[in-house]
Amino acid sequence: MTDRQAALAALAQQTIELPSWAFGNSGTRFKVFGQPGVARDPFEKLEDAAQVHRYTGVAPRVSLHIPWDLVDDFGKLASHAADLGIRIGAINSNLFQDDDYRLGSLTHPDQRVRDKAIAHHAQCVEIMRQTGSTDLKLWLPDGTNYAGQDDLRARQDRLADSLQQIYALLDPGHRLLIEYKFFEPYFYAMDIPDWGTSLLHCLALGDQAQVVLDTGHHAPGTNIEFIVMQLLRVGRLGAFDFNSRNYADDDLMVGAADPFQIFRIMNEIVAADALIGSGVNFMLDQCHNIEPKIPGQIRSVMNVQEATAKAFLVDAEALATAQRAGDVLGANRVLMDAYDTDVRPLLRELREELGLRPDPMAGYAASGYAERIRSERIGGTQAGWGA
Ligand code: RM4
Ligand code: MN
Repeated sequence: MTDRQAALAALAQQTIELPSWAFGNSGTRFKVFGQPGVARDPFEKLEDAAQVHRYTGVAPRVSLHIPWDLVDDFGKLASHAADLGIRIGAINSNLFQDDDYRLGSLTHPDQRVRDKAIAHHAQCVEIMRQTGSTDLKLWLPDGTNYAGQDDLRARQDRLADSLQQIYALLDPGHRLLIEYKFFEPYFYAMDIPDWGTSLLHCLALGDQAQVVLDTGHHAPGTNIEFIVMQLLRVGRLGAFDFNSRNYADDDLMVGAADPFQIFRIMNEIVAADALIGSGVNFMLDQCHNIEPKIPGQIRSVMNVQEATAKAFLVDAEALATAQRAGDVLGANRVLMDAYDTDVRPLLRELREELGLRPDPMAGYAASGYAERIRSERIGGTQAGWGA
């Protein structure tokens, strides 16, 4: 098989998971902009997500956020997904929108509040059983704002205990995916600020616990591909939350600010043969505040595909030879040659092989779906980030 054929074969099997919240209204703490036609409930969010899959062919799963996506009958929601040719992906818990959690949730000094936060995960695991989801994703928003506000070590001990109770809820085929973030909503010390803390808790819990890497959750300048490599080495990279950042946790379209970074990340994935069958769940965690949402997701999926395709074009043999010879510039050139390749023709070929239109953006634009939801989705309350 040529490199090109190998790339096509792998790209045909790659999957990217979409976040339900990308299809609701969103904004910043200054303003949430409503868009006509935006989904009004989780069923409509799935319909929108199915459009992304329809035109890209590689986005067959949708992550849900609980309680934002609570419905009376999750079996019905799962069959709705199946009818649309997609399925439910990770179930995200929410520990950041309850007054009780002002001083923490799983780390809270008061046992009553910790129990409540743990019980929320029991509800999420029940939803996993009803929807066939296998990933419980936990982003811990807990932290402190001032030195001395609470005992940092005691908070870790309480967290370890809470996580153990959540882990005990899992079925054998389930995973607990633990995310980290270095700042916000607290600004002195987050309780899971970095991959090291997340990994330590995963190691203490067992094999079903894995780390989630959100590309927007690092200090500027952090070498994210190093973290990817390290977590892959120890078999603990459970998933990505892909997005792009210029400043903080901007949640913009993946690859927007720094396509080279996504390439470097995907290069570590491809080098470790972790694109398919490795258990790494490639998810998007984005909001489209000013751009239309379905095309925003389509573009994001394409950006991940382009980075992946380029990673497959790295001449591994030439790279290894240059590295062994200590040829610094030669090794770097091999990598840059792959990055500098225009892979859009390759991806058009892939889509044709998959029976899709070569240009997903044009395909969606010509379908009339955007006009249809604008005229049909009248009345009701539009879904929104945080509601
Ligand atoms: C958080 C975190 C989570 C996501 C929510 C919506 O900042 O990144 O992954 O579920 O936002
Ligand atoms: Mn995230």
